[in-house]
Amino acid sequence: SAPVSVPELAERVELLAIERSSGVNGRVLIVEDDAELAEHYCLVLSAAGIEAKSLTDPRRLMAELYSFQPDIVLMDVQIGDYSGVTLARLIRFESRWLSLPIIYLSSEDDRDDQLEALSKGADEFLVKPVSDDYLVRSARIRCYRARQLSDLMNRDSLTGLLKHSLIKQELEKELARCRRFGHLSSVAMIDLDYFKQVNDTWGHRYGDIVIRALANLLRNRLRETDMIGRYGGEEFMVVLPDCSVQAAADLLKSIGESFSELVFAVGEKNFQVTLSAGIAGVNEFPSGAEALEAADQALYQCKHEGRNGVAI
Ligand code: GH3
Ligand code: MG
Ligand code: MG
Ligand code: MG
Ligand code: MG
Repeated sequence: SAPVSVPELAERVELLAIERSSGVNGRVLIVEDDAELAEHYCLVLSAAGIEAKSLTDPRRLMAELYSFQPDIVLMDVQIGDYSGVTLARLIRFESRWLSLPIIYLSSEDDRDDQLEALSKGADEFLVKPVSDDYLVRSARIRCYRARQLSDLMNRDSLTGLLKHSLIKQELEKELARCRRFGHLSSVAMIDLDYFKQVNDTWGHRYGDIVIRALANLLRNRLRETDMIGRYGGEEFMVVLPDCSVQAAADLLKSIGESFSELVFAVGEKNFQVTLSAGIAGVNEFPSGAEALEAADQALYQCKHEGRNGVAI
């Protein structure tokens, strides 16, 4: 068979890793005023399993970033009256979009113009016309890299759950959504019981296994739309959209029971762990921080009443 070049081999290995990583191939926002071209890019990417959305009106850019949460942005250099360079600057004004890859689709290959755009926040250029195959393969690789980086920044490495600052932001956003759409949502604080003893008796390695087990249980039992964070060491925070306090308490009670039934084996010996949870209604407070405070107080009450339970 024909020899394979090193770059080709590298790309194959990369693509293999990407395919194994998950079923999701990424999410691409296309900012392009040529509606026909935008539609074409969307179709090509969608056919390759990449979620793609086009935006022809740049005034909706920031709103679209928030709602669509793309892994990368493919941007035309000139969108109607707007310069893509200006739009990149606008995106970079917000710290949460600092690491979002912005890739220009440009028919310009003037190096000075490209450098000017890079200095304003763009990351790279694809020179038009871009072949369908090249568009798909480069989008896939860039989405994968972007996800790796954002996971590193936003997710806790032991559990894969959202980090402290992120889950708190999600709570504030959920409060805003409650006000906008009028649904009731809940927030739960969960804390493992007597966890210091687990570490002291079985060692930190087993302590970590317990923390991971609870993270997996929460992922399995909660809804796709629920948000789960590792608030601190053995403390977890869950935001449950469109879920009343009573429904949340019933759910957490059931999850707590399942958790208490897990048997952790250390050689010939076994141990079990319980959890306590405090719940509060997000809508009942003027801020997410205050709702969280209430959930924390309920948790404290639960601990006070003997642990292994749920309090409102
Ligand atoms: P309570 O029922 O009142 O919550 O008692 P507790 O022992 O769980 O509470 P305490 O806050 O005294 O102890 C929490 C322990 O969790 C102490 C700390 O060593 C342990 N811990 C925190 N983060 C981790 C972690 O990432 N891995 C492991 N193995 N242990 C952790
Ligand atoms: Mg154009
Ligand atoms: Mg244009
Ligand atoms: Mg604790
Ligand atoms: Mg504890």
